[in-house]
Parts: sequence; C-alpha cells; structure tokens
Amino acid sequence: MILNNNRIDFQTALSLYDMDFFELGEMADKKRQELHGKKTYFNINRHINPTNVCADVCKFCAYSATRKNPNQYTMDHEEILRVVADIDKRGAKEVHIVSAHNPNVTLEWYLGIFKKIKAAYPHMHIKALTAAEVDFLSRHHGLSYDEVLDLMIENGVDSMPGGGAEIFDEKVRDFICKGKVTSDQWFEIHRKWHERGRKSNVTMLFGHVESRENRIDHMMRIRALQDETGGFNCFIPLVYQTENNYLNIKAPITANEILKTMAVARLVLDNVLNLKAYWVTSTVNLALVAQEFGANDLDGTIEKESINSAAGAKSANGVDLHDFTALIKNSGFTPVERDSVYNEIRVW
Ligand code: V47
Repeated sequence: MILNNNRIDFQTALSLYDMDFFELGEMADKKRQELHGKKTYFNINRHINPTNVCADVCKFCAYSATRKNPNQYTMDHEEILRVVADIDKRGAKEVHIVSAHNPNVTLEWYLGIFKKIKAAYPHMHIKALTAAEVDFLSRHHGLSYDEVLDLMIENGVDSMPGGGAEIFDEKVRDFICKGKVTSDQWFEIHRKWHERGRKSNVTMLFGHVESRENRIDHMMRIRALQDETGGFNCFIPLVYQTENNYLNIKAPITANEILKTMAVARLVLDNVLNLKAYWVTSTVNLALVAQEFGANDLDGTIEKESINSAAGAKSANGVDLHDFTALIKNSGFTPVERDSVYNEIRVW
C-alpha cells in the first residue's frame, strides 16, 4: 500500500491491519524515522499509587481493593514523601501518581500529596490524576471540573497522565467500566486541561473485547481533539493484562496484533508526536521490537508499579537504568533520556 501525505481515513486505517505485517512495520518505521530518527526516549521516573480503595468497578481492574483484591491500603503523606526523597537522591525527575477512587479520604488528602512534594522538591515533575480521578473528585466533592483542575495546578500538578481512557466506544465502555468517567467527559477534562496551557497523555486499553474498529475509532477521537488543542504529548496503547479480574478473557492478544496496532497508531495519529511502547504491559522484549513498528518512547525505569502488575504484568519492581539503556542500544536505537514534556536531557 502506498500512502500519500493525506490524512488516513477510517476505512484505510482499518485496511492497514490486512497488509503484509512487515510492510506495515516498514511504513510505520519510516514515519517514526521522519519524526525521531533512531532516538528512543525514556525518563527516570517512579510510579506511586497511593491508595487502592475504589468506589468504581471496572471489570478489567485487578488493582482495586473492592473486588478480588481484599488488601486495602492508603498511604499517608509521610510515607509518600519518604519515597520521593529516596528517588530524588537517585536522579528521578518525575513522579507519576495515580490512585483508585477512594471515597474514604478527603480532597485535602489527594491534593496535599502534590502540595507537599512540590514544596520539598520543586524540580520534581508531578504527573498526576487521570481524567477518571478528576471526574470522581468532582462528583464526590461537588466541584466542577474547572475547580478540580485549578486546584490541581494550585497544588503543584504539572501534567496529566493518559489513564482512564480505556476504549472510547460507548458500548464497549459500558461493558468494561460502566459508571466511571464517560468518553465525552474524558475529552472535556483533557480539553480544559489543555486550555490551561498544560500537557497530557492519552492511553488505549486494548486486547480484551474491543474490535479493530473500536481501536481506530478511539484513535480518530484523539486525533480530533489534538487538532483543536495540540495538548497531547504521547499516545500509549496499554496491552490488557488478563489475571485477577472480571473480564475473563481466555485468549490474550497476540504479539503480531500488538505490533500491528502500534504501527497503525503511528500512521493514524499524524498529529501526536510520540508513541509509547509501555514495556510494563507489552513486556520489555516486545517493547524493544515495537521500536521498529513506530514506537519512539519506552516510558521509563518506573521502579515500582502496582496497577498493571496486579493483573499479571512483570513490572512490580521496574527496570534497572543501565540494563534499560543497554537494551535500547543493543536493539539498534539511541536511548535519549527526556523530561516529562519531551525536552531532551541526555543521550545515553
Ligand atoms: O487507566 C487497568 C490500565 C491504566 C489493567 O500517561 C490495565 O504516561 C492493562 O494510564 N491490563 C493506568 N491495563 C496506567 C496508565 C499509564 C501508564 C503508564 C504511563 C501513562 C502515562 C499512563 O492502567 C488504567 C487502565 O487503562 N489498566 N487494569 C489491566 N488488567
């Protein structure tokens, strides 16, 4: 297939899946090389998931304590600050803070985390609160989205992660996570965030009950908002992890379908600069291969991760920085440490 520089429409995007696998990979790689050459971005970051107590019930989630996981926890601020002190010493530049929707703690508990981190470590980038959390906090505390977003900024949040997007198709969304932030609300929150001059990411949870059409629809909705605001830094397809949850998917998605989806995303999302192969959900090995199917970002060292590892991902303890950069180099790419908004910090 030869694509000219015109925007890819829905049917063409769908037909990319039927192309020869390697030819599709080459097309995506060509686009990646035009945008980024051989650079693969990563950052030195740490995920903190301060509570797993959740008022919502998403069938794919193994992390929430109200379902199959009986082990509730809520970290106190001192514990969180100890973690940040430790990673700061070891060179981390970003904390990625995402929680469940905990109805038992105050709004001040959520916001105080950011305020205290920012006061003690002003240079630490805080990427925090998914649109699903913003929606929960707004409903639970009787605040508008504008008010919650302004409070986030006041308390030190720098950018928003892309979680809670799942699949935007309403029928699938109702099946996998009825009751939580709707697709329209998810976009409304990110639009408002971008209008404040802030950046965010956007994810897609795939490899469960969704169709290829649903994935393309998901990408097209992202492309439409990005045309308006330009506020998305990065698209992150998250591979569904099958364990300890209620979706009961018997056949996990194949590596071939994951790589095709990466390549299609690189070609369809012509206005989103970065495509992240999130090694946590794809495995490190497949993320390295994804570099040849359009991906130019491998997230980061992470150090600790609770949401995806609860559902079977081998990410509980992150990955060693030197192993990570060596793997990127050995696969023929150039590891470039970036900050949270994609300024280059160091070529490793
Ligand atoms: O929104 C939950 C997903 C997300 C499962 O913005 C699952 O840089 C796979 O959004 N299998 C949270 N995924 C993680 C997230 C994220 C991760 C890395 C980087 C960024 C970023 C954002 O985890 C949730 C949900 O879609 N998730 N359960 C599961 N069983």
